[in-house]
Amino acid sequence: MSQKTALITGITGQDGSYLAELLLSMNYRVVGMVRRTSTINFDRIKHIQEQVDIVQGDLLDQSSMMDIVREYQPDEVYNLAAQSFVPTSFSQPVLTGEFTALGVTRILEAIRHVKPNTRFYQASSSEMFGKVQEVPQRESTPLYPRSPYGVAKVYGHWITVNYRESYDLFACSGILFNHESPRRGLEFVTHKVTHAVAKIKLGLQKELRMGNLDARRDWGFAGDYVRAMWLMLQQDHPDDYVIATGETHAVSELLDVAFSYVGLNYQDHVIIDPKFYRPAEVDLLIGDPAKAKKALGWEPQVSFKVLVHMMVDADLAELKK
Ligand code: NAP
Ligand code: G4F
Repeated sequence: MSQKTALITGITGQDGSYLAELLLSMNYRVVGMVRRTSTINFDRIKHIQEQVDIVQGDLLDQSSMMDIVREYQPDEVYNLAAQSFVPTSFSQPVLTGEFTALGVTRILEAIRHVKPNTRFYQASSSEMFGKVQEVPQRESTPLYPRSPYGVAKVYGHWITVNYRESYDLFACSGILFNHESPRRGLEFVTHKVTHAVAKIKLGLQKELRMGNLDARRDWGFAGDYVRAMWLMLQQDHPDDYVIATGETHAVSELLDVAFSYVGLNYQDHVIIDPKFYRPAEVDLLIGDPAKAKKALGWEPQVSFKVLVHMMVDADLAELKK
């Protein structure tokens, strides 16, 4: 069989790095789109950089997307690039809409005009469920986003469905619940906590300032979730799937699991700081991955506790270097 080519937008991000590793292990030619920066920011992909074709492009720039699709003729496109941090979407709502919402249309337009048989994956999010209308959340649950990020993802989700129905594109939307790893950005709550735990354990930090400890999330491991993205594009028909563990945990449980792993009590170190509260909160997320299990044969492999311990271990090892 001839070698397949996959284009990944957002290859320098958490998911992009795991997906690139997975596709390389299956003998894909991997093309990674990166935006121009004044300093290179390839930390998460430095171990595979030699095996990947890096190309400059930006979700804000239509012609760069067209040129990349024309030049590389990808069989599959994974659109992972986005402004992905919810608090930043409140402070930069217009930019978030440009990247996270309209960026999806730009890449779909490039595919439609240049190579319409390309298979397309859109990184949709459980943030679209926001103020949840059903528990657990599944593909048919009505959307009620609670942040400019969530609103932008709803646009990205529906434009993907619309291009599938209007132009017969093989376009899938993966509605992924929170997924984490040692490569997670440090501002997200899991990595903020595990990094602080490691620093406190090593005597490098004393306290940890946090926001809402009652929020609940369905947290899985990013390495498991990129497998689901690939599986969606291997099916006979394009469709949308919820990818989740089916378990929910409060931020306070995350603190408890992480601090107690190194023999500490989180209540001795955590201080609530209203600065980390959001203008509108998503209180409870818990996904029902039944459709993905049945149709894709996908199952998460890493439990919540193993995930948190993995992240604390990685932070301890990194800080001891
Ligand atoms: P991430 O670590 O924040 O990575 C985002 C990527 O997007 C980075 O490579 C970033 O490049 C790139 N990017 C941002 N703006 C861009 C632009 N204008 N043009 C080109 N590239 C741009 O995010 P992640 O956790 O890997 O998530 C991947 C995708 O899944 C995102 O779309 C996110 O919204 C979505 N998602 C994530 C989760 C989750 O829990 N992780 C759940 C549901 C959905 P730089 O390195 O240059 O910043
Ligand atoms: O880790 P978070 O910042 O992730 P959030 O907002 O759930 O978004 C992540 O998951 C989405 C999928 O549902 C993705 F689409 C999105 O791109 C991103 O990857 O916050 C999780 C929860 C929130 O309820 C927040 O209020 O943790 C709460 N929290 C409490 N204290 C905190 C903090 N979050 C952060 N980042 N920092 C805190 O100090």
